Amino acid sequence: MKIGITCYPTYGGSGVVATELGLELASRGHDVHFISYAMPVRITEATERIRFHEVEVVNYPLFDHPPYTLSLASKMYEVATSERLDLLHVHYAIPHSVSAYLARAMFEPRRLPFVTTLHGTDITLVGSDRSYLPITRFSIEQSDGVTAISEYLQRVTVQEFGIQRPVEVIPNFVNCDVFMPADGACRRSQFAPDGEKVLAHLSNFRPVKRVWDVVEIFERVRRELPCKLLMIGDGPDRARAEWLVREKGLTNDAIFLGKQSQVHRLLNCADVMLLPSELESFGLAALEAMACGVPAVCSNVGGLPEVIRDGIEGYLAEVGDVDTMAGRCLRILTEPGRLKEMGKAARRRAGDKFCSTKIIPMYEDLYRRVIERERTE
Ligand code: GMT
Repeated sequence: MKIGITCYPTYGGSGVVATELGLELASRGHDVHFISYAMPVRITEATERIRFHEVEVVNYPLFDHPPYTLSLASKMYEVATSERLDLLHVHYAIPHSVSAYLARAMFEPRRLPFVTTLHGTDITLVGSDRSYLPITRFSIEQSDGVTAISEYLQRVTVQEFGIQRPVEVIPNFVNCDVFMPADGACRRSQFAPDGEKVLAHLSNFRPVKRVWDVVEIFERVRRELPCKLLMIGDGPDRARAEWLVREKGLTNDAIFLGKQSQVHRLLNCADVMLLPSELESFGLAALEAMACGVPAVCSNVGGLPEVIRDGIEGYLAEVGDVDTMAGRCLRILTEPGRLKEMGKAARRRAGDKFCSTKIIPMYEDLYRRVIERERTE
């Protein structure tokens, strides 16, 4: 198949999922065309089966805000025509599914079906802003296929958005041959020279991630146990987290690594992943850690309980309950055998439920159904 993929190319989880999906599809023989304003972060180069088409947004003094939605729709139409795309797959509804809707309309009488994958904040935060709601609902309803990354998100989309059409759950995934426990993938001594335990956090440092709670949890754990904290990623709340670290005198033990391309290596240095978010529709960072054999301590919200079972692959606690989360970390790190046992369970769950080898065929099946339906209608 020839598939056009649109996503936010930055470090957000939806961009990561879209990019990994494109890479996996290409490795299975499909032609993938990324259509976005920048090359997605995890794509290092174009290959025979992976192409990138940049959306250039023309500005003009009259425009207060450059019309990206329209530039994207035009580019989608252009690429679909020149590359004879079979379908478009957009990640994150706003504004991508609106652009795809326009491109499909421009394409008529030929057919250009589009699939929308909902990731979370496009529904839970941005989409429920009253000003965005009608257009988001419309473009979801108009999609030829709609998927949500967890049962939680499917429920919210149907109930709170009042979506009438079917929303299929296709969970997020990891490449279990890349994200795996691997001796030597990460040199622990560079972060923990005296054999300290290592806690990690990986996100885009947005308010929803509650990075200040990560610091609070770490401070409590460190009171009881020599340990280090790896803060992986970057975003608006990084400065706040760094300030808190300084205030608490943790500068020598909390290491801010910024954006990283070899996340799977770094995760091999971690003992516990912290994800105390306000909300997660899925929690890709937790899954990536689990695939590397690292248990996660997370908030009991959204889709996280679908990924981690409390007490088996990690622990879940109420949002903001940093005392409980710190206690759970200590339990993992100090009770004999628990770290090893939970790490194994985490890897097993990632392998059983969320490996790309299991999930990519679900997308391929959906694409085929959508294309087939278009042909027979
Ligand atoms: O809000 C974010 O953290 C970014 C957002 C995104 O689209 O990049 O993340 C959402 O999608 C990820 C990938 O599917 C999920 O793993 C995250 O749980 C989800 N974030 C939220 O629901 C807050």
